[in-house]
Amino acid sequence: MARQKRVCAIHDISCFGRCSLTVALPIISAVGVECTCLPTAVLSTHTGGFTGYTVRDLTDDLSPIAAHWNTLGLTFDAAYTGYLGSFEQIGIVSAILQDMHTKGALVICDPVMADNGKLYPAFPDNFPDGMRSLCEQADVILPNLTEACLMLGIEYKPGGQTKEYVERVLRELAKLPRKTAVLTGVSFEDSKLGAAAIDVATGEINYTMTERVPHMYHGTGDVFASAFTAAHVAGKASGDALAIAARFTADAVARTLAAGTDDRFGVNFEAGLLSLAQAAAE
Ligand code: PXL
Repeated sequence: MARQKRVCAIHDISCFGRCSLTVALPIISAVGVECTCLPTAVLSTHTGGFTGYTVRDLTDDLSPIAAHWNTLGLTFDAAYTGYLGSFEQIGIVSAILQDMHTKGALVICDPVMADNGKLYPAFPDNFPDGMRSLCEQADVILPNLTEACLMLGIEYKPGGQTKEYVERVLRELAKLPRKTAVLTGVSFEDSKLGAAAIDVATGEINYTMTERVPHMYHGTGDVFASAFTAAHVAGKASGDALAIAARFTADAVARTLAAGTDDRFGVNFEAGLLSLAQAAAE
């Protein structure tokens, strides 16, 4: 049997609400890839729509955890970053990524910080500059349109996107990572939603669209990026991994809409894990 792959997932744990590590860990594990967790913070819930949540910042723990792993000689096939607990963590995570990359890890950054044109409430105005520098260290980045616009200083235009606008954002985004920039939340018609990817080396752009469910659920960006990471590290080329991730996410959203779940509780991705494992293994 081939050597088992190992990913280091660097996100918070929102204990309730299906996002960040509570999504990344099961999704990466489902495809047979080992998922090591570097938690950036522990929250009772995510910050999207809940009030009164608890936050335990783990900024001071990140370097000691990574240093302990180094004494064990651990290496990673990929490092996958998402929600960070503070601005200060960007520099710390940057040093950890640099070390993992030197030892062979593919670096996948989802610059989680904003949606619908707005920064998440926990982050200062200079956060996009910090996330931009992290993306410049990555092989693959997966911002949504809001995050891309904030990092690039481009005007955010919601709804009715044109191909010209999306491709302008993508060409600017392609200046950040080493290999691939993926823009999520792309939509040219009301009935379809998906992602656009640009290959940094060739400038080639590809779209992956699925049917749009007319409802927004929390954590779908994390579900998509985790499924992409899982399928890609399991051996799928990035274009195939994007298609697998889009299908997995759209199915989870459709299932959740049918169940009438509270938007804040995240999506039922669990029922799709078997299909994800099969798609990644085909
Ligand atoms: O899904 C992104 C995310 C992750 N973690 C926390 C969040 C959010 C988005 O709001 O609040 C704590």
